Amino acid sequence: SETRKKLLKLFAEANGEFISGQKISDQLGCSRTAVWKHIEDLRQEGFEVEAVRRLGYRLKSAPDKVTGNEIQLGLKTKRLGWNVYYEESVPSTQKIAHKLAHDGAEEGTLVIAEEQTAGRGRLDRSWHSPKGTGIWMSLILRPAIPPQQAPQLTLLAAVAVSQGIQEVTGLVPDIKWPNDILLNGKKAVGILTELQADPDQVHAVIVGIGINVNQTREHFPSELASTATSLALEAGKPVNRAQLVQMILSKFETLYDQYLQHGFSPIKLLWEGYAVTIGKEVVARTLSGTVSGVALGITDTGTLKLRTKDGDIHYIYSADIEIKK
Ligand code: BTX
Repeated sequence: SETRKKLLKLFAEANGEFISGQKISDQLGCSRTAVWKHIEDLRQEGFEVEAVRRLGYRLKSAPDKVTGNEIQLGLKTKRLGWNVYYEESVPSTQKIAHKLAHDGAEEGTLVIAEEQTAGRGRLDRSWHSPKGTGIWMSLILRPAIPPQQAPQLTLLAAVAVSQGIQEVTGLVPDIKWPNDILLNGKKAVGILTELQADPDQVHAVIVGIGINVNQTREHFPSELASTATSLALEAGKPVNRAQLVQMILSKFETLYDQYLQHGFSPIKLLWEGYAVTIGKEVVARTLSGTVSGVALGITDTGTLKLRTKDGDIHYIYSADIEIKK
């Protein structure tokens, strides 16, 4: 609710200091009893709120969850992440986001869960999403762009996530075209962009982002043991998920505003700064066959441009890329 958001904002601004009950009730425009009720709700969710007579309330700690309350405590965005749909366990946040988007959910709506039991990658592959360890979220956007341009948003999302990870952990990620984010050559993030669109107009873009945050080696099933990693494994320390979500949403909003105003070129430059694919010998496996060659770069629409041994130029719209050493 609006009141809850205001309360979280007050606590964020107070920075762990006391706020008087009177001040809270003035700012929220509700009674002292109503304030107490909101505080109780936060406690139910695992927030530690200290109450001291005459001093008021103080937020001591937030639980390590990714609920709407935690994401909004200190969130700096204008439109992204202010409408959060949170669940402990869902089959896939992507599926829920599709339904919400279809029912008219506003731009910036975020679906997030502690666990996915049927997380999806591209081409109906599965995405391993164990409980409480990662960020499994889907963001609803409503850009006024033709559907052909939507792949650019996958690249934009990859830049936003990379910037967020870099800011919060200090790790510098590599982006592998189109949608993988790697740390030391292993996959830490997957991005899945899906559309609700007519042939000439996008109604909604659902950006699904899966980030391995606090998994230990034991969390990964054997088939992912050599290819996947988590931020905690690479940084050598646990990472606060709610804080990372906030940072990614901030970066995302800045990039998205730039994109809507100036188009893809500023995003393309940033993307190229993180890209490992460019200039390398790669094998691109597409649904219609396999092409090998040197990745020359991406076009203004986000398509991968590849030159084969014979000097032929291929444009790759969608593929799995293997980088040759
Ligand atoms: P992708 O098709 O590029 O990658 C899927 C492949 O990645 C799998 O076949 C498997 O080999 C590998 N993989 C599976 N799980 C993991 C993992 N946790 N870490 C590293 N590698 C893994 C990438 O698709 C897009 C993934 C998007 C996931 C988000 S989570 C929130 C949203 N909801 C949902 O169901 N999907 C998206």
